Amino acid sequence: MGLEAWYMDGSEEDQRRPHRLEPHQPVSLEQLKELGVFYWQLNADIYESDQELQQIRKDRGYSYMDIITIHKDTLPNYEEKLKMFFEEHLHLDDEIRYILDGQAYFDVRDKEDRWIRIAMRKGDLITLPAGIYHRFTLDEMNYTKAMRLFVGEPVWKAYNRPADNFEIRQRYVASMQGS
Ligand code: KMT
Ligand code: NI
Repeated sequence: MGLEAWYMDGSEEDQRRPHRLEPHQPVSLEQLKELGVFYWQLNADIYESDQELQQIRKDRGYSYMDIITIHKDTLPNYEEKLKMFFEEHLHLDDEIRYILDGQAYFDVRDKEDRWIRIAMRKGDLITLPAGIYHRFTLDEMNYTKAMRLFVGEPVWKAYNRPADNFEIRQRYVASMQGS
């Protein structure tokens, strides 16, 4: 059980396909941790009353939450937003997402700038650290419903790469050097 992640091939075609390297090169939770990426598995069927989720929110100060349903019939400006989500970018704050239904991919860069694809399924909660380069895509199911969590008021601004001179980027890179 748990999360599946792997190194991506270099192909530019259809972002919704898995793009596993040949031969397959899996990435462990331990490797993700070293990049500052953290993961929990929860019971998404009970998210409205889940004490475990409440505890995580309390411990980490995730006071804000909303729910986004990413599907062509539910998301205004669907195509445009998906295109934006797949542009390599960073944020000034952590990106915290909990998949309530459907599935999707988060891609993150490792220390050598290689793409790691993280397959997110129902019940997966992930945090991407501020300053990490990443992107998001639906997979071939073309549907996900995700809780977006935030410490305090949400800031949705994304800075597309290159953003190497940003203080948050430099702090992130420095924090990776020790590990
Ligand atoms: C982001 O910043 O990459 C996103 O918000 C992705 C979509 S939320 C499931
Ligand atoms: Ni993002």
